[in-house]
Amino acid sequence: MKMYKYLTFITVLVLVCNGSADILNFSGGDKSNYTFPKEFFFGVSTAAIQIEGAWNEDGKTESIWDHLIHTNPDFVRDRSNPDVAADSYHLYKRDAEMVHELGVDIYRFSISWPRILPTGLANEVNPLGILYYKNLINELVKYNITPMVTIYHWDLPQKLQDIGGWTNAHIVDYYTDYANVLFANFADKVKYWVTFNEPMQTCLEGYGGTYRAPALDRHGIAEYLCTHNLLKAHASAYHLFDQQYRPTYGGKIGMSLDSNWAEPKANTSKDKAAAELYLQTHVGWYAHPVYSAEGNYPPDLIRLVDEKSRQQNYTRSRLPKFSPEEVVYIRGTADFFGLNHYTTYMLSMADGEVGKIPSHENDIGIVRVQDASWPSMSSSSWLKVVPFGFRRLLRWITKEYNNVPIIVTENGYADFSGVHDDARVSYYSHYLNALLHAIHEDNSSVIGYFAWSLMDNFEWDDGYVSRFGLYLVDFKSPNKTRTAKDSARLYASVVSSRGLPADYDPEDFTAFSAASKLVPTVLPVLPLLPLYRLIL
Ligand code: PNW
Repeated sequence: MKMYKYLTFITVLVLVCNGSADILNFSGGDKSNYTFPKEFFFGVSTAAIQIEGAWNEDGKTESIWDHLIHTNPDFVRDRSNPDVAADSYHLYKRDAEMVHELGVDIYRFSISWPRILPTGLANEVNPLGILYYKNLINELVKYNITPMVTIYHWDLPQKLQDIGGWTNAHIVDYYTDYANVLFANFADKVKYWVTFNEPMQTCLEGYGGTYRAPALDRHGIAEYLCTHNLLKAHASAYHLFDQQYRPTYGGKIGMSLDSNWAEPKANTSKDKAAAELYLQTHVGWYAHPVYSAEGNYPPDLIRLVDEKSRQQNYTRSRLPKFSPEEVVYIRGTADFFGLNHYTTYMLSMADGEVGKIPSHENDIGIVRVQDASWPSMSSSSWLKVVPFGFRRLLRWITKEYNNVPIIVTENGYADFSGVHDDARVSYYSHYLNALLHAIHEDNSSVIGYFAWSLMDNFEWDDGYVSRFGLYLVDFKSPNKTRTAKDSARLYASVVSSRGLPADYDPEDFTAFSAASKLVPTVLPVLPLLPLYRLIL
């Protein structure tokens, strides 16, 4: 234990030497006896393609992820695919049982568009697709678990991609028809709807880049077209639900946006502006049109893309514009702000051009990095453990979007497997501690929290290498055996006690810094020890 304390001290020293003195304390707050408010709800999240398998069973057709991986197996780190995944298409009863074991109130899962509409269009509704989700919903209701449905979690029917996908303006109608089928079949029992999961991943990384399907790489153009159509589709589904289904069935509808926290790299006004610009032009790209009082894209984004487009000799801005009627049509179309949060970055202004030309990155002109010494050890290289970032982000969203009720629809940690997952236990403890402080000390308007994920699953380009589950899935076993990890027990105890375990220590980050990994990093700074004392 002493050795660990020493290493923690040394880690702090490394941070100071790296110039990050203002973020010495990673934790989201001190030890406290705060508890989660009475009405606060807990849940777990999954997504169809990451768990279901049965990729071509009972009438389902290819999604853009099936297609990308079938045609380019090298896209995935372990050359695996989601054809079978955790086989939840057949094992949904066990899934519901696991949600029940955790004692949570809500299960968030997504519906596969190509399973419901094999042509992508509503001319043909697949009865076996409807039946699968009806069965799952009934199983949840049996345990008194509220179902939350994500309408779109990245798996567009390939048949729609063939005609332009999210860059085709007609997708607004196609998506609305699809949402209508879901509302008509499931709104009697589904009380929470998420129109889109992380649209920035779809548009910026999938259309502007190659990191997500369809890996189009039409940077500078396609990410803006995709976003434009997607926001209209969101608003259209909201209005449909609000006018035609809510009066009969009740229920809430919103969107889930992914956001990192942005910390200024140095304590300068320039870096502070860069961090704010990051938030405005990333999460704000999607949030400002829906959640701000004035609506429309964030002014900074409009200014920067218009300016660059002019310099680059385009006839018109690469950023399409909403008409005043569209601004009003999109503004206010959400009952809650779904937030998916995992990690934090440090921001500074770019020195000259950055990224590909043209691209969103180049248009904005900022640089983001992570401090190599931030706790991690995760199988996902980007996942640094910075709980205070979660707390600061919740405060920023609460203020920026006028106290909108926030539901954290995803938060979690990835490792390489194992049921004794100390790092995940530690991650959840620290982030839930930050959340408690956000609620009680910052008045952040958070009303619910979901852990990502219920079980290990197909982690996109990381395949089955990166595990996010509270339950371990033995992907080699014929029946995809699911076993509770230590983190499942931790989460269940938080849910039932509505607070953190008595032995939780907000200063303890040792689970993320195995001594063997840390020592080579810290040894070179040891001679600087007297200097550190001097500074203090
Ligand atoms: C989310 N980031 O993606 C997705 O919604 C899940 O499907 C996924 O499995 C999970 O998180 C873990 O990766 C992310 O920018 C998108 O830090 C973006 C980020 C993180 C996760």
